[in-house]
Amino acid sequence: MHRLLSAGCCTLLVFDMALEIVYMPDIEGSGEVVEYLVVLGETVEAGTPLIVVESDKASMEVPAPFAGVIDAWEIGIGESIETGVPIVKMQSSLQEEIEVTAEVEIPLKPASQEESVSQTGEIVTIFMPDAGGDGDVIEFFIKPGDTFLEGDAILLVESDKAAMEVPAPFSGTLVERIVKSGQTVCEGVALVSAILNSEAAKSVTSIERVAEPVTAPVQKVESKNIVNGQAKEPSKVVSSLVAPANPASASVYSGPASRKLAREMGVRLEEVPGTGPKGRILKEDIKAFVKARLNKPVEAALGQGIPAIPTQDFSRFGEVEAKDLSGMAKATAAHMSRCWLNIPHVTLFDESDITELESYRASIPFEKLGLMKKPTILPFLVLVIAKALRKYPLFNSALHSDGKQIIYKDYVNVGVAVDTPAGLVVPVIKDADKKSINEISEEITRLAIKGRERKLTAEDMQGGSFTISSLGATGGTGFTPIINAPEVAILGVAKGTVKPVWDGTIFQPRTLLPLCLSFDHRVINGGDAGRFMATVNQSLADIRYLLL
Ligand code: CAO
Repeated sequence: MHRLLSAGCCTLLVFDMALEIVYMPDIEGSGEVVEYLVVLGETVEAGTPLIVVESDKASMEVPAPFAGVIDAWEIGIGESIETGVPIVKMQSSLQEEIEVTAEVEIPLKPASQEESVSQTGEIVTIFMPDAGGDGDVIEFFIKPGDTFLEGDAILLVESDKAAMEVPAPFSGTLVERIVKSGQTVCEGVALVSAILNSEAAKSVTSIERVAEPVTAPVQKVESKNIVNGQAKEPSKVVSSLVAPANPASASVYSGPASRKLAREMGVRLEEVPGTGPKGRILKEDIKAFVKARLNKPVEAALGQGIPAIPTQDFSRFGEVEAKDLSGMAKATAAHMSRCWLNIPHVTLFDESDITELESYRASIPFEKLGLMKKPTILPFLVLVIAKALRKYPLFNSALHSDGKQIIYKDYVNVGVAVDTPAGLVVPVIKDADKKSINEISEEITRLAIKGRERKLTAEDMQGGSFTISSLGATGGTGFTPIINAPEVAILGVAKGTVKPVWDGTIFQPRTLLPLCLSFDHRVINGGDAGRFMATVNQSLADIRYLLL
């Protein structure tokens, strides 16, 4: 028979144990055992809920009729139960209340498993050590009747982080597997019971001598026994077993209906903050918890779960050289991935007739005008786009990260992608709609030089509301530019070429500039994009429209 010693500040309670069976109290009809609320080896008070029983009408918690230690289940999860069916074997507590008369030192909590055993031949429970969280019992390495040595693996517990073999804290013979394969266990759960062998007893005794248990001074007392509140004959006090810490799951305070809801929704009650009296977890708490999980920002969820591209050993196929990416290239790569994964892109392809624009450009007497250089097509594109952004403010907007608001900007800042040896940069032409072609041209040149000399400041690159990415004369008939979030659209410019265009009578040679407008389909639809592009085409075909 086990005895249990526990200590308070001034009063010492000593428990003497008797094995008793708890039966199902009176219920109408039958139900099903859906949950154990305590674990084997756990010390419970009278009234502690033991199991949850669900019938087709209701679910109920069956309380312990007396205080004691849970010894063995008589009924399994999922089994049908009715009045009078045995539920669990419990070692009931016979309490001795001892009044303090003299100073002695006793352990408040075992510093180790060894402190919980003392005598050869005694049946001792081995508890789950701290494994940093819950785990499932995967495999037993020994069966009842097997002898084992201190340090031998008893069983294997696997959590979502690691697998751990639980070693025997002493040598002995296995009596009973208390937990079953597949059962979830946490620190303090009774795993197996075993008989301590004689050698182990000696070593335990020596361990106890050198161990430094947590102690508290208490005073020796005259004692009286109490069972269920009634005084009994005094009994001898022998300390041999200290109860384990309560497992986390058993400490969750919740009713059967809430537990059922949590099970149905796959919610771990330990994670739910309770708002009921004394922190009790209510059904509303579980619903709020699930809602909060579902409403987690979309941004956080996006991009997750995408399988990584496996690393390859390219040297198997020939000579290779690995070079580190520049910080700028790495930042661009991360930004591009974010933009591509977060924004539903649509790209509209078109061709603008820039024949007249090219004639006009060729005729600009820039030297006579004292201009630094002849403006390229790009400054015209920047001004045309800037004016179109004023006309179509949706293209000059941003979608709030919560997805609930569109933010319209009353400034027009056009970013221009610039190719530099260190990677792509996007300096911004501020208030582009208010600048002349020459001002824009000079600003692009200045910022491009700064970019190539790696002298661009954060200020130079911030505040853009739309981006132009021109592949220029290098080639290509079209491409799908990636939107530079939080902007909502981008214009890609491929190589302009002279093509035959039917004018209704004959084919005319015209210079056509391929334009590729990618837009965020959450904000802009195809009709908006078509109208925006028509305005751009019109202005590029006849730049006098810019004056209007
Ligand atoms: N089609 C035909 N000709 C073009 C053209 C186009 N789409 N774009 C520019 N040109 C012409 C220019 O008009 C210029 O000719 P002229 O001397 O007759 O005026 C010539 O090509 C050279 O232009 P440029 O490239 O030096 O100047 P730009 O103003 O067009 O561009 C800048 C400046 C800084 C944007 C550019 O140097 C640059 O870095 N471009 C690369 C941007 C990039 O990589 N974008 C892709 C991003 S996606 O990876």
